[in-house]
Amino acid sequence: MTYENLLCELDGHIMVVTINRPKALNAINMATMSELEHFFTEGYKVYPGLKSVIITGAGEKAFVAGADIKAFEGLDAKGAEKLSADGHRAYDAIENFHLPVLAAINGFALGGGLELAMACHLRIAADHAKMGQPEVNLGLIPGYGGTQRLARYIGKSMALDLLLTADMIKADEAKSLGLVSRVVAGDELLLTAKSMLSKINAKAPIAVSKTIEVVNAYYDPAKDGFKAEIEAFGYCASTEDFKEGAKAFVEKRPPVFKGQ
Ligand code: DAK
Repeated sequence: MTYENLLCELDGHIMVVTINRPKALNAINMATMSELEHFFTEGYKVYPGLKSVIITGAGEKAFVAGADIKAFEGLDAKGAEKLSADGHRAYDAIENFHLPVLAAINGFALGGGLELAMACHLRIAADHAKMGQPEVNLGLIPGYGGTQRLARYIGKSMALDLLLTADMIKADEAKSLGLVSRVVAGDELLLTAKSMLSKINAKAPIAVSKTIEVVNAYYDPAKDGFKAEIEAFGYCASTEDFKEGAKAFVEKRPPVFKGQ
């Protein structure tokens, strides 16, 4: 796929989606947001062998330094609400994507950038990365799900601390808060991301998708996560992959999953 603001590079079964606006520290403007939504709802379909996705930022300085502040001048309340809803739709498409999506945070992840990382299923960071929600500095609040996802990930007290002070935290602190799961040297970030996803890609694809779906159900007030787990468990138990997994265990060999 060719996009104006995203680079999409397939490496085996892994797609690396790079937010590519380095002169603006990869800040997300409307076109970038709509390209992200397009990739996760339509664009991915042209890659039938796709098993997982990495999102990262171009260059070494920034993952995404926020929404593009310069692009939002002159918006009235209705226009801003629409933009916020557009962002929610795009980030929800990532959170509910059927394949694992990993944010490789290679530098600043601020505002809409941290919100993008939080919409992903997995987050790992380079040791020089910095994260924060500085919207109150601009007279705003996060508009792409940040108030909700940050509190889910790190709890209400720490979320309000970061949201109200607008402080940036370093990668190590983000790890100790549970906001990212791993911190590695900058030059090892993509290798680590690919190695984690290669490991996941070798698991049973339906079980991987159902795991994401059921964990997401916990956070969806319209769903009963426990009920969703019971149903998904039954479904997984009926798959060819489960038969293969159990057979391979008994035969003491690695399983060969077909996603059926
Ligand atoms: N938007 C636009 N341009 C940005 C940018 C951003 N968020 N962040 C950086 N840039 C640009 C800078 O303007 C500069 O461009 P030139 O001046 O060279 O043309 C270039 O990137 C390099 O940045 P710096 O020169 O500032 O680099 P430094 O190393 O000195 O500083 C920094 C790096 C990340 C600390 C600094 O750039 C910075 O503070 N950036 C802004 C961080 C920030 O406040 N981000 C926005 C968070 S609020 C909305 C929905 C959502 C949102 C807004 C509206 N609606 C629905 C209406 C969300 C808002 C946010 O994300």
